[in-house]
Amino acid sequence: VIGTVDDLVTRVLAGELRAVARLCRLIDDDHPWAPAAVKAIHPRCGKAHVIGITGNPGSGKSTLVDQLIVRYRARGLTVAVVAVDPSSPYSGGALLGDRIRMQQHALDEGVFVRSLATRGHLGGLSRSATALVHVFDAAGFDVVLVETVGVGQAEVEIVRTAHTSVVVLVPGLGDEVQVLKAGVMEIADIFGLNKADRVGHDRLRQEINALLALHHPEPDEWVPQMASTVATVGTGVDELLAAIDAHRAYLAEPGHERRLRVQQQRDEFWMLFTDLMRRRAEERFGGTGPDADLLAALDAGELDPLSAAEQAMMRLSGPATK
Ligand SMILES: Nc1nc2c(ncn2[C@@H]2O[C@H](COP(=O)(O)OP(=O)(O)O)[C@@H](O)[C@H]2O)c(=O)[nH]1
Ligand SMILES: [Mg+2]
Repeated sequence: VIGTVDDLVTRVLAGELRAVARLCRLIDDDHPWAPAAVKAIHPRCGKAHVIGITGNPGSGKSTLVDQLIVRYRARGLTVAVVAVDPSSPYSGGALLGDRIRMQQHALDEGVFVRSLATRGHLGGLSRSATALVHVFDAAGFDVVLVETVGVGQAEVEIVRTAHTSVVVLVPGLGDEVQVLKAGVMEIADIFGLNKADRVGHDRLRQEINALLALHHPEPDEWVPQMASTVATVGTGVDELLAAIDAHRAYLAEPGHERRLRVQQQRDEFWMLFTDLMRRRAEERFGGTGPDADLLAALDAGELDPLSAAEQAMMRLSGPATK
């Protein structure tokens, strides 16, 4: 029995998987203990290598994650997975076995998978995903893999919390350029060109090559790399892992890690601040909130959206009007 937040935190920091699972559930449920615990574990965060795996549904992210897990485990490292793409279950037999075993056993079992339901508003998703990454980091997992579908603001926010972002592309979708325009290019440290067994892979590789050639990195800047993979059979996964290792080595050079951390903490601050503002605003202006008249005026056409937003900001900085 876990009686207090302090007790829960102590056990999470000791790597007790039952406590880790409990805290994950509390975060999912928006339990009042969750913020206290997330704050308390912060000093112990920053050791794990957090790797984002982003790409369209069906591009093979989960299959790649399975492959990476096997390789990290072979190195004796522990791995946690935060899956923000609940549509594709992890089918790898070995992984499933690990999941079942690790419910009863110590951290040595080495793999922990947590799926995140896409419910609530978008800020809630980024907040929960980021909190889960911190929990696994603090609990002592060596590697945290974050699988997300690379569309939308929340997704990009989540990927930004990773140290290393792998963007998974596949041939034949015809929308490669579109995906890249959507801002994925800026977040990609590594392009995983998956389904290299498919027609169109060579063309995709050429397209990405051409895109990378347009990019002129600063002297000290990371140069995005690419790796061709067939995730289903593991071809090229060692090369992908080598690129991930190279990026990690780059981060380990003086100044790089600190620069990333400062920037990520800023990103996280703005994400959390926006989320808190939104939640407070929903309490005030939502259905039965004390300032529900504002949105009622908007609905009735008495206020335009910009005026309503400005008035909402003014009201938020003062006391409730009712
Ligand atoms: N031909 C081929 N199929 C693949 C490859 N990688 C994954 N798949 C298949 O693509 C489908 C989607 O894979 P999944 O990992 O669930 O994609 P996710 O939605 O991005 O997580 C599955 O049927 C996989 O077996 C690959 O390299 N080549
Ligand atoms: Mg998946």
